[in-house]
Amino acid sequence: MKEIKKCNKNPIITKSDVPFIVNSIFNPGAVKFNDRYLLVCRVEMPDGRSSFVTAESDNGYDFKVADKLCLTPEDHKECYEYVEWGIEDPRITPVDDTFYLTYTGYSKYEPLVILAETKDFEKFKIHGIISEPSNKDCAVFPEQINGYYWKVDRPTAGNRNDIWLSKSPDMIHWGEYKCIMEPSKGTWETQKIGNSSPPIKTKDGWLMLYHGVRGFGSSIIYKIGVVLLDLNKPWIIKGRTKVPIIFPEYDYERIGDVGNVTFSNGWIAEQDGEVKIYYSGADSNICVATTNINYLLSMCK
Ligand code: BMA
Repeated sequence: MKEIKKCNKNPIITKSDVPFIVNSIFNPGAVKFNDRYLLVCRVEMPDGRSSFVTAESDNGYDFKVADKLCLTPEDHKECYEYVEWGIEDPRITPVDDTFYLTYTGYSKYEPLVILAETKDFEKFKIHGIISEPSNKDCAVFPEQINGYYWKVDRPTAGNRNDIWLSKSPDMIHWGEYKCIMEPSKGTWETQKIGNSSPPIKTKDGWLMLYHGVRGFGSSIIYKIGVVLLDLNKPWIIKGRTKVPIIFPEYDYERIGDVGNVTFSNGWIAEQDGEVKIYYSGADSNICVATTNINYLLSMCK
């Protein structure tokens, strides 16, 4: 059984790989598309607002970043005032032949969740807002369960930051909200948690990465854990890591725009059980770590 192996070429993408001027590139969603690896990366533009650009690779490690943005706040004609300060942190879920993107729209109204779909990562159909503020870290399940679509997200209410589940007949109208996971007090995730990747189906349940945050004095540390949800009743937590699986260790994870952050919103599972976790160090680059499904399941026991 393999543990987590951070790639020795990390960071695999930095802002010098982007063919136009950006402040930073980080927090990509990840999928296999036409047998290639495709990332939808967040780029913070020189004015401080974020948009998305794709990056593609044959092997999952060496990426070429596209020479123009694929999605910008200005593309959101019907809901521009809610994304005026940027779009951030896309999670990508393939459902049949369509890719659904859930991401943060940021504005004076605080963060909220936007849903879009695409078949080719060139043309996007923007469905619009699927949460009230303040909410982020949303991921959709890759198939229907009991005849419904399901999503997790992370509303912030007062000082609560828990992961909630909801269901929908059509991906647009959501209801039956339920809090399924709260921060484990006194540990690495004591302050807040949020989803980090679309759930992957395994024989034992839905595997999902999540992040946990702990504050120390004036600084905070973001680490990544893993949780297992029941296949048919996804509101039941079957197991959850006691210790984080990815955490800041190296300079590229400790030093950057926001120090001491390892943050993920995308991973890719291979046929043989290997998993590539794409994550960012210090909100400033893109890294990859490899592991496998059996190790992740063992961490949830
Ligand atoms: C979260 C999100 C992420 C970011 C992380 C660490 O709230 O905004 O985009 O990577 O904070 O700064």
